[in-house]
Amino acid sequence: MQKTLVIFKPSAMERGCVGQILTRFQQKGLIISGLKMMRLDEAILREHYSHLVEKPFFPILLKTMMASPVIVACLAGVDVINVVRMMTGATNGRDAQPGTIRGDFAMSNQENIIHASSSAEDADAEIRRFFKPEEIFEWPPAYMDFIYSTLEIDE
Ligand code: IDP
Ligand code: MG
Repeated sequence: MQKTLVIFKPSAMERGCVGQILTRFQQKGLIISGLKMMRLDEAILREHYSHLVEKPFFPILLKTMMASPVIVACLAGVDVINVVRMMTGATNGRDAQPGTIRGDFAMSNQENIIHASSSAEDADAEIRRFFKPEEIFEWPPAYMDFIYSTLEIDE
């Protein structure tokens, strides 16, 4: 089953909305395959945000992503990468649709509550970046038959 990576950024940690957001993912029917708390350092952030290192806001992004510990989650589901991106909403919280996580919790382009992988290639690399193989659990929950038709589950 497809997997994606979510980071509960310091904006979610400081504002105490991790539980509410995790509840949204569980309510949707996504499976938690991995979950842990960690502190990010500059090296991992330079890798994770390599597409942004030349941007003028990069030093502030580094600082804010290291402002508190974060919680990283690996979520599983059919088409989960796209589903979680849709649930996350536009990068800038002020542009994000109401009903999305950023639309409901954020007013900022930078302090936008969560990171979510944006492609299959990124998701694979990001899960390996933040989790050891033994920290990812393959456990089809008992309720799976009530989340999907068996025809929708291919692996
Ligand atoms: P995404 O998180 O929606 O995938 P990216 O373009 O990959 O957006 O940017 C990664 C993160 O960098 C954003 O979530 C946000 O925290 C920060 N960021 C992106 N663009 C800006 C900006 O113009 N100003 C400040 N922070 C930004
Ligand atoms: Mg991105």
